[in-house]
Amino acid sequence: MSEAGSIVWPSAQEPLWRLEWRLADSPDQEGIVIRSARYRDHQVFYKASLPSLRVQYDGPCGPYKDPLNYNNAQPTARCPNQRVCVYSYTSNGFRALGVESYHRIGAYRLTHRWVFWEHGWIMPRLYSAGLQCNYDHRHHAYWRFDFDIDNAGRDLAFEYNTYTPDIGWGPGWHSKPSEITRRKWPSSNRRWAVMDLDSSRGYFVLPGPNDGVADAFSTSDLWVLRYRSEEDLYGRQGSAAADGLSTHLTGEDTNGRDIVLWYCAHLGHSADHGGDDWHGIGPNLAPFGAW
Ligand SMILES: [Cu+2]
Repeated sequence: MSEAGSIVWPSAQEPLWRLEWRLADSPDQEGIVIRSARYRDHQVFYKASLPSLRVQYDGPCGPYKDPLNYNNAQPTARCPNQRVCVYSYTSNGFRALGVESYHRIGAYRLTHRWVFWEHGWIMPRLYSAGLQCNYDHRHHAYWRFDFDIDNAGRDLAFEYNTYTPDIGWGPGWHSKPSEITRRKWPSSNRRWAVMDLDSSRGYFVLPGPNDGVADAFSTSDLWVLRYRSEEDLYGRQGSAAADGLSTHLTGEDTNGRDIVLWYCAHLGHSADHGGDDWHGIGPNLAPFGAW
């Protein structure tokens, strides 16, 4: 079983966002998949998903890889007849579209949410509560953003650091013309972006305030990869012990290509906060250029 739908939001008369969503069942494990997302009639994503969620405990439990799929999703009070809940709301005067699912895996309660704002921001989020074991642990959520800004190809990834001079992309920015992994570096305000070289439209990838930094178990925060269809494994890549992404890092050219960014957020959860403590992670994706 699965659930799927397509959305023109907020209305056909005012189609700010057009997208398709799907929550597939096992063996897929990538949460709610967003496909063919367009903002103001310009393509943003070919596909966006959450293909890996790994947990590492300080005590004698795990590690685990928690599959987010239809099988362990449950209806909620907001949407009692569906496992994927689509809703609109207004916050700080701006309208937003929410697409979310609620999952139970062992003792964990997990909410996977996509928020699409009328001003173009996208907020992927993962919220977690519950203790599988009474030890401190870290949840590592890996989002896969298959950007196709103004369609596939001609995209290039960038990184910002306060210490980088203006080398042609604006103060602080340099390009990533081949496959690479990166770590967050809060002291230089490190952030990333993807831009279409023809239209100069793009999206920033801004680490969230609770997203943490890579550690010895989950060793990277960002991957810039060239799109290869065979590298989309619907969440079946890697294992509890390893993310499995290094096999995709083969030094391919990403300079003006069809590229994929993976982003990892790391959520520390201390056992003394108990099982009812909800906490959330996720980056903010913000448009730039003339949309
Ligand atoms: Cu936890």
